Amino acid sequence: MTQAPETSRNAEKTMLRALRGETLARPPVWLMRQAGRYLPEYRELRARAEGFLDLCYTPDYAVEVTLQPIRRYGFDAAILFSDILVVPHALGQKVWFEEGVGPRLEALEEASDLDRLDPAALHERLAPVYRTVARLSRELPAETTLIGFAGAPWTVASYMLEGGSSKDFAAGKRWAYGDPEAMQRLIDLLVAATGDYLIAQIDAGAEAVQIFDSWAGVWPEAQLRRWCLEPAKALVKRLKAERPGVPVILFPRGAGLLYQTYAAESGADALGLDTTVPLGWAREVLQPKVCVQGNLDPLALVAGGESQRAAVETILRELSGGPFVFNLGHGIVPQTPPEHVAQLMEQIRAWPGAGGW
Ligand code: 1CP
Repeated sequence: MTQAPETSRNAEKTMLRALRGETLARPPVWLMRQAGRYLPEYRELRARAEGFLDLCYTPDYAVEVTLQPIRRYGFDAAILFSDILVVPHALGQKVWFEEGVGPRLEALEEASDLDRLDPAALHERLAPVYRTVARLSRELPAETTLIGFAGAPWTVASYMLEGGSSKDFAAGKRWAYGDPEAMQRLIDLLVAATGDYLIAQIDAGAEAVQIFDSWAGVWPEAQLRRWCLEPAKALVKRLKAERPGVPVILFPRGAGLLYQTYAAESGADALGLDTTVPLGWAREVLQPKVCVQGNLDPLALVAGGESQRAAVETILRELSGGPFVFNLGHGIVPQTPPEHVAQLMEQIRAWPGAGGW
């Protein structure tokens, strides 16, 4: 493959053009969790790996898994295959994945447990992830944008404090309300480590980064501002100062009306919209300020058929008049039939089509 100079190649990628604020006739598309258990080729490779973290830390595996959905569907962007929990792992916390349960961590129980987290070995422990990014940036098709990612400080902290997934976030809330100084220490530590991690991914070849705040929606306004928005602002500010020109996508899932505050104050180039964000409101209030990405209900993609087609059409009509990246409102679920993703791609490729506007 002959390669044009880096800058002119980047300038042509539709994903980067949309993130920089261009309105495109046919929006770029990728799907959160596009690599994963709904794909038989992922399940096959997953069965060969020692465990989920082995998949994340073995570049041969992680590169292959990242490329699987690109080969199958030709998405406009590939997202590095890893997990948000490699950061606590690299800080020295015990992290493991239990079959049928999900992520498990040795929970931080009191403020003094924070002393055990050690950022000194971060880059050494995450070096395999950087090697994966570097290989992907060489192996991906020239038109495909490589997205690096990390969890947002609060979302990652929630797993560190609960010891895994949670329904009520009781431990995180106990820290935030009962000992806000300790919570602030943890969040500040994660802002620094996450910034270091994203910058290293950019230096290895990531062309855009997404910060997943999947659990932003559990807070009242004041706490959402303190534990989600402020850390996001600090991260974006540092990325913009140290790696200007690299677009940043924030996904503050469940932020509701505060999406407007994110659009006004966060400094992000794009906002990932969850499934509940009304499309007309996003078009009128958010899109004049930022590129929007989203927000098909992942369960509509499980159902397929006419309800899927109609939901996709509505999103395209409402949002493709401004800067827009088609995506889901949350990650693809394992029971998604792969052929429904193929139908989604056909429909988006045909847009705006003869009957379009
Ligand atoms: O058994 C398996 O194969 C593991 C399933 C799995 C996969 C495929 C996990 C465990 N993580 C991943 C990959 C992953 N996780 C990616 C890969 C890139 C892609 O999108 O294709 C990404 C971006 C993530 C990010 C992630 N991990 C988030 C944020 C996004 C979201 O979905 O909200 C979160 C919250 C996690 C934690 C996590 N890791 C794995 C699971 C099952 C979970 C969620 C558990 C929970 O609901 O609390």
